[in-house]
Formats: sequence, structure tokens, C-alpha cells
Amino acid sequence: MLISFEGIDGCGKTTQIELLRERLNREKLPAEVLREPGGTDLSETIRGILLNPDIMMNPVTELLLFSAARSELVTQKVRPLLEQNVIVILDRFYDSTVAYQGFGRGSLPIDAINQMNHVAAHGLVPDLTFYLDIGLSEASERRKDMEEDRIERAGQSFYERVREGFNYLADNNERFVRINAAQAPEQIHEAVWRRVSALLS
Ligand code: T5A
Repeated sequence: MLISFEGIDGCGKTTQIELLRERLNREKLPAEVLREPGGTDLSETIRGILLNPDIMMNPVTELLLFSAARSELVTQKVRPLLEQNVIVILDRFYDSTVAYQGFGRGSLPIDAINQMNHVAAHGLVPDLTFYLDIGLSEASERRKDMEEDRIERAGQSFYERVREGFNYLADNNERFVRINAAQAPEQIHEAVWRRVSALLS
């Protein structure tokens, strides 16, 4: 089973992923958490480049680097784990590319990004995608003490377009579960767990 978590920076994905991992462990179900970009030596190296605020790059280059990191992660980690019946939880997957590089940067038309995502994900599609939906001001309040990376420096209007992208995806994909991320972490976790346990059974 492949589960992904999506949303704008600071929406609370990492917090929820940790709660889900703990719950699955308590249920004695094998689960592995991987992040995007990252998760393999090469993908973590690409992550360092992508998030480095001192490196400038063209939007298409950015799209290709996220895709390259994804291709490695899928072939080296995600697919082998799924073949061993491990539940894989992804902290972001290709929906982030639609939202950030498609809606946010406008790097390529969405159809072309979808094709690129299909190639980079080697055809994998998540069984369930949790979209933690939060307003921009609340998300930036949560992140106010953290250092900004290259993506986060893009500014308010960029994040408005990214959020619009996630809302478009949630409205048009049945695998998406939209959750109000302004709730308390425990409430969000119960909503997540209801959907995961339903899928497991
Ligand atoms: N990106 C990524 C692309 O542009 N294209 C792509 O294809 C992909 C895959 C990755 C960046 O790359 C971009 C998107 C990103 O900008 P990252 O470091 O992985 O960068 O950043 P994020 O994924 O955004 O992770 P963050 O750590 O910034 O945010 P999270 O994981 O959403 O939030 P979390 O859980 O760390 O929580 C943030 C703070 O809020 C608190 C937490 O305690 C923490 O302090 N919090 C809550 N507070 C109140 N109520 C709740 N319910 C809370 N939940 C968490």
C-alpha cells in the first residue's frame, strides 16, 4: 500500500506521518516513511541542490531535478518495499510537482507535467493521498522560526498558486482525502486513521 501526504509547507505532514507510523507499528504492520525529494543517497544530494537558497535555476531545470530524485527513490526504495508488502508512507510525491512546478512556477503546461510525473514515478500511483489543507497565514505562522529554503523564498503569490494547485488536485482525484489541517494534531490523525484502517480492511 502506498500512502502520500501533501500540502503547502508547514501544513503538518511530518507530524501526521509520524503519528501514522506509530499507529501502524502498534498494529504490528510493517511501514516505512520516505521523503521527497530524498530517500536515497543520490536523491538526498539532489534535495541539497534544490533547497539551497544560493543556487539559482530555470523552472524546467527545477522540474527535471525533482523528477530525477523521484525516479531514483521509486526504483531504489519504494517499489522494492511495496513488493515486500511494506506500507510505504511518502512525505510528498508527484502531486507536489503539479502544485509547485505546475501551478506555482508555471514551468510547463499541466498535461506535460502529468506525463513527466508518470515517467518519473515509473507508473506508480498512491492508493491514498492525504491533503492537509491550511491557510497561508497559519502555515507561515507555524514556520516563522524556521530558516527559509530556496522554494520557500518564492513569496506569497507563488504559495497562493500552489494552494490552488492542491485544491484542483483534491477536487479531481478520488484518491485524495482533504483534511482541515487547522485542527489539533490528534483530530487530524483520527481522520487519517479512519481512512487507512478502512483501506487495510
Ligand atoms: N517540492 C517538493 C516541490 O517544489 N516539488 C516537488 O515535487 C516536491 C516533492 C520540500 C520542498 O520542496 C518542494 C516543497 C517544499 O517546499 P521540505 O523541507 O520537505 O521541503 O518541506 P515541507 O515538506 O514543506 O515540510 P515542513 O517541515 O516545512 O512542513 P510539514 O512537514 O508540513 O509540517 P510539520 O509537521 O513539520 O509541522 C510544522 C510546524 O507546525 C506544527 C509542528 O509542531 C511544527 O512546529 N504543527 C502544528 N501546530 C498546530 N496544529 C497542528 N495540527 C500542527 N501540526 C504541526
